[in-house]
Amino acid sequence: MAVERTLSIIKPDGVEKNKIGNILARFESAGLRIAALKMAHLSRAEAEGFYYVHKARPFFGELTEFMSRGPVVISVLEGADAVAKNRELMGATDPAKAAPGTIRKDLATSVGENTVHGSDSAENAAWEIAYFFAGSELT
Ligand code: DAT
Ligand code: MG
Repeated sequence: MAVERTLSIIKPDGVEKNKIGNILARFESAGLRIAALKMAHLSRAEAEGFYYVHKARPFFGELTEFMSRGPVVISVLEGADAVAKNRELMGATDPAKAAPGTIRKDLATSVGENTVHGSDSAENAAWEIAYFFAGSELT
């Protein structure tokens, strides 16, 4: 198993519902170490830059408006197979299709407001981590 890093975001709906501790505890309980952590309120432009791969999708406007609606919690999770492990903890993109016990099944309300982001590959994780964190912020 490869020790990896992945980027997690607790989206504005998760922060609004006071679920920061609940979600971070799931990561730690699953053996993922929090290697970097910060809270931020993204501008629309920062949200658009982060999700630029989805810019042609019909939901891009809705997604970036939502992501800049309020504060988010951005973290770097580290551990064996961290990318896949985090995706497993998150559950499917659509909360209605997410497995029982996952973050999205337990806490999210819709595909548009699905509470958490997680990198989908180690390569994308490296790009996403660099988007939000300076090297000196990674422990
Ligand atoms: P994931 O967040 O599971 O990696 P994704 O990368 O396909 O999913 O999409 C990024 C985000 O875009 C997703 O978390 C929520 C939003 N999104 C995806 N599909 C959507 C849809 N059909 N309607 C509204 N928002 C959508
Ligand atoms: Mg994705």
